Amino acid sequence: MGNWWKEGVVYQVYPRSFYDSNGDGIGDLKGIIQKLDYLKELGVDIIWLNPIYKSPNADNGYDISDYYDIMDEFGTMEDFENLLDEAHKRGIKIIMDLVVNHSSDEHIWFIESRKSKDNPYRDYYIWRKGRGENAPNNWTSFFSGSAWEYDENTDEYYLHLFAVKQPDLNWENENLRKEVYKMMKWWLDKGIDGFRMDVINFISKVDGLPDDEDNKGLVGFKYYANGPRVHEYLQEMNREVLSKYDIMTVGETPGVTPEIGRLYVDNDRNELNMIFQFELMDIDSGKGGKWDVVPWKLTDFKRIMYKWYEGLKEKGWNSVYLNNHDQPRLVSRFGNDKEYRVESAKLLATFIHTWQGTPYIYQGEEIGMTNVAFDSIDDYRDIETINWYNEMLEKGLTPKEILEPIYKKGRDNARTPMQWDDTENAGFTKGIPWIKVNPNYKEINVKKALEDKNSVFYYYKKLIELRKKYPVIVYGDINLLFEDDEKIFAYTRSFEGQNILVLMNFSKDEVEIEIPKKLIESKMEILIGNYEVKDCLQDKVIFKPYEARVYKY
Ligand code: TEU
Ligand code: CA
Repeated sequence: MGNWWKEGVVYQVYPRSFYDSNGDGIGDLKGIIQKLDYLKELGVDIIWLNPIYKSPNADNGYDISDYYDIMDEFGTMEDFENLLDEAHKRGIKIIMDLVVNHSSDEHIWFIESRKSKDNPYRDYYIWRKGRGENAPNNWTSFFSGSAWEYDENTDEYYLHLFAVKQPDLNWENENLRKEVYKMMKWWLDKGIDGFRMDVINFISKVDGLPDDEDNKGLVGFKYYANGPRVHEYLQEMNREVLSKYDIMTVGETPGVTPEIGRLYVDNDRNELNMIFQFELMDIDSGKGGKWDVVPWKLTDFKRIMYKWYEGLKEKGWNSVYLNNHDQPRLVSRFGNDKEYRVESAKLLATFIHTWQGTPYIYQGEEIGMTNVAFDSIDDYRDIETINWYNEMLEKGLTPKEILEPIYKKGRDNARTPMQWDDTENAGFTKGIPWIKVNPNYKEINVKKALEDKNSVFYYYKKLIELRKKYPVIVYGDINLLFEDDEKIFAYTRSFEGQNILVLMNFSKDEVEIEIPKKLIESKMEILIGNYEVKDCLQDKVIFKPYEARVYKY
């Protein structure tokens, strides 16, 4: 099976916010087809589509009511088949989002399951008797409140790690597992090129579903993250499905370390190709979790990424991402979206596209789109944000106090419509957008980017071209330089006699970088820089704020 998923660049499309072709204010599949030439121009190889299956959209498609049909708002199965065909014509692969830790409560399986305790589908979900008036255990949901919902009809509770409308599927049930594998094959036989697997390391829960004694933050996490049978299930999935196709798989696995992560991606274990680790995404989360925003340090950023590089370099492969549909925009979180938006967007892209691992671009990051700050909670759409807002209101916090962390870490930061041009609603829709467009769209949009040769877009395009031209960028070993420095992030990559040097100033100050002698002596050729670079390398170089350079030697 090919290594195309190691050498390729992935572009994540959040269809709801990408492009609306029929004026109903919601992005759709026909809209994506109309923008495939844009993605071809950028040079990406693989599109990861967030869920497009039938869904009541309690959690924007992560609550699936029919795995074999397309969500009404996004179009028809024929539209999907056209999208897949048009993408393949352009040499672009498509991977789908597999959401099988839970379904929608409107899925026929759950409708049947809740009918009676002896219904054939009862055991497709996780039902337990309460403890008197209380839930079966003290676990809490990612979206606030208990992880259990009482169902009067059969006087039992069902487990939902996420929304009430997202009941967890019971992977202990072999029939359920067989249904999942059958559905996966149905999509793979249509010609899709793989799956991103939603919280796939949550599918095995600890027997007995015990109370979590340290009940702070997300209660119960350690009793379902990386559970007792998760590798058994994934090896079965690989045997029954994945091994039969030349595809790519990437598991979303909150709560993994490199040691645990390797168990999912070690090629000899026949499970997955890649995973998304969350250690970097938790770098600015304090003890109170994601909403307890704390400053992050570059030395921690470097330590985490290098630890993951070392952890997987022999027996696995890394994914490299700095944002997605659940995370704030990378230029606002890790860069400087005020005075140095363009420079810091290019700096961060330099890291993502010169580190070892498959790079993931989230829609809009290639034009430097930023976080948003709506005045009122009424402008927000994300269930995680709204539930948390209401929970905090009940605790007596003021709207202003609650909106502050939402501005920094809310998922809607990533879900405002893609900014195509400076016409109304950024050219995303002719109708009323399902969520407001970021007001900065007149300044930040694709049309403007394509007209400016120094735009973030062309910098991403150049980085992608370099990856295709120099195998050292894909496969090169990493040697960290200045690792204790809080402003400079620098390393070399080496592979079969090819070498590159990456120098990045992650600060808003000018810094002087002393280049190691041996690097000066070899004839350096600059490959890319986010400022005009006059000189080649002397032994001491002043780097401007957020300046990045990549040299070949
Ligand atoms: O996210 C899983 C997950 O861990 C999220 O709770 C994420 O860490 C958190 O939202 C960060 O704020 C996946 C999907 O990516 C997410 O969109 C879904 O809401 C969730 O699973 C349930 O399907
Ligand atoms: Ca539409």
